[in-house]
Amino acid sequence: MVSKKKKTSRLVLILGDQLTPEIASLRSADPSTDVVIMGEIVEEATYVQHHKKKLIFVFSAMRHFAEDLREAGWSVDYAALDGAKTYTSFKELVADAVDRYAPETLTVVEPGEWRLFEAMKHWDEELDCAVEILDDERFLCSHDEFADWAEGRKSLRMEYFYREMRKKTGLLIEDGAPEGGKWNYDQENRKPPKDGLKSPAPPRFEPDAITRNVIDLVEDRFGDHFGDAAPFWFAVTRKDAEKARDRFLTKALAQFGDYQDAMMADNRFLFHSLLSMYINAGLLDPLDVCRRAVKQYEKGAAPLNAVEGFIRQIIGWREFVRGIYWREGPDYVKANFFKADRKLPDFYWTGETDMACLRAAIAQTKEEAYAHHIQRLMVTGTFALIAGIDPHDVHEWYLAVYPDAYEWVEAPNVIGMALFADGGVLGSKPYAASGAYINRMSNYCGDCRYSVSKKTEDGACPFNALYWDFLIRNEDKLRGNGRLSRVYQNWARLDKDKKSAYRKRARSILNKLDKGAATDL
Ligand code: FAD
Ligand code: DLZ
Ligand code: SF4
Repeated sequence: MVSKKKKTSRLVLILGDQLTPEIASLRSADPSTDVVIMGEIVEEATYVQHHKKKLIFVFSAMRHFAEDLREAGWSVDYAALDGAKTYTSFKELVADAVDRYAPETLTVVEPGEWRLFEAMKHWDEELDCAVEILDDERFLCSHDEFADWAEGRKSLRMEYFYREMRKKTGLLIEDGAPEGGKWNYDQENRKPPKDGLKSPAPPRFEPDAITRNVIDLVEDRFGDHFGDAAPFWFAVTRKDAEKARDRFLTKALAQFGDYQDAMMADNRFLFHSLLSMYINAGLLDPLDVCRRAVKQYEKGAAPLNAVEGFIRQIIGWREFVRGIYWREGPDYVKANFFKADRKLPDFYWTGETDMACLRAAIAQTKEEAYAHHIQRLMVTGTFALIAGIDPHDVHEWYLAVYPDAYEWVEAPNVIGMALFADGGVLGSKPYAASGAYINRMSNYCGDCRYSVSKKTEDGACPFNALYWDFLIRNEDKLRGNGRLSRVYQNWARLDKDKKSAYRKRARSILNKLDKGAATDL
């Protein structure tokens, strides 16, 4: 902590996911006169039980960024959780800094969560200096631009938004038209896994002295949090994040599309990039990553379905979910369209379940703080949806367990995409599925105590009965959804006994879940 010194004109607050040297707040300041403040904040570390690897990643990346700024000539006032003075909230951190530096202005880029944004809006009245909250220009689409795009549309669909982002960036656009003639090559991106499919291992970065200190701090202060701290292998600097990016672009991208939806018990990362935590923290620039991916296509090193699929996730989904989050407001995280109120099963924290798909997704989440999109959506997400788990509990779980999770991106994916708790703001229908989907796209079912081909007997895959039960439990809310009419017709064709066997089996599973059972559902 720096002691009181000459009056500075501007304090720049950098948050843990603003680790970008070109960020607007730093661009507006002058290293020769202004001071940067950063802090490891008790409330930020505990408002959900963040995975230990997430805490290590955020704190270590913050400490390394502070060092980089100092090397670039900035004065950085950094409050570490094991330092001389610690702070419960950002408000306490900035109030103390304002007291010591007497700045004219405190500058900060808008945070990524309503929780903090609402608090910041009052700082102007509460602090003895002007407060300037700048737009986060690291996104392609500003709040105003998203509002203009959304204005007057009956429903907001990612696909149309994405096309605008393609035109805006010029990525995979040839003479105003999409490369190859189609906007979206998703049809080609649904290959199931092949036995023995091998993929290049993600790079593992050895913790340096800064990271080792942070690991000790996290083990010591947050030892009761979910997840394994060791082995810690994430990049915590821009340089290493760039190495991770280049490894993905040269070794994995070419097959990213084909196996994007595949899940394998014996291959946790497949051809995914593992870049979300670096992009979201500001260590990598999303548009730059996409441009580099397109270069791989132009060089003939990666096919169109892979590159289009990859950039769609970033310039499409990532920007779209952010737009939805800020448009929907702070109450979005309380949405509960189905009025689901079942408590999150303990096995989401322990991984102790004999459903092999959930066990695998949760075990890798616990050990690596990683699960790819389809594991998050169609395993932990779909189970929570069809078992009627309280969306707010599910939201807090996802926010805690992944190092890429900040509310602006996590909440729309969980509340909107996985749980349809927003009633269709983000997606057009719930991603409900029976065990057949998981069986088609993974090799989990072979090793499962339950049988995916059994429907209603004891020992049948729990997804099978819960799927139908979910649809029938919520028929009043879903019946009018045209995209589900075939599904309801299929239900109508089942005979009465079969229908009641499904409902009975589902009731039995749900009763056991309510009693805390994790096995023998
Ligand atoms: P890849 O599969 O390699 O994808 C490339 C990049 O595209 C990612 O790095 C990410 O930046 C972006 N991306 C892909 N899908 C999405 C998406 N749906 N929304 C936003 N960006 C996307 N992503 C987060 O960044 N933070 C979250 O908290 C988060 N929570 C999720 C919760 C649920 C229930 C679901 C279904 C998805 C969630 N996602 C979240 C999206 C996606 O699962 C992760 O971005 C992805 O798994 C990260 O791994 P990766 O970097 O290997 O991604
Ligand atoms: C996620 C996180 C955590 C765990 N800790 C801190 C912290 O101590 N200090 C900090 O500046 N940022 C942290 N972050 C990131 C913030 O939670 C994030 O910037 C806000 O939620 C807004 O997106
Ligand atoms: Fe999951 Fe059902 Fe397959 Fe078991 S049988 S792994 S519970 S989908």
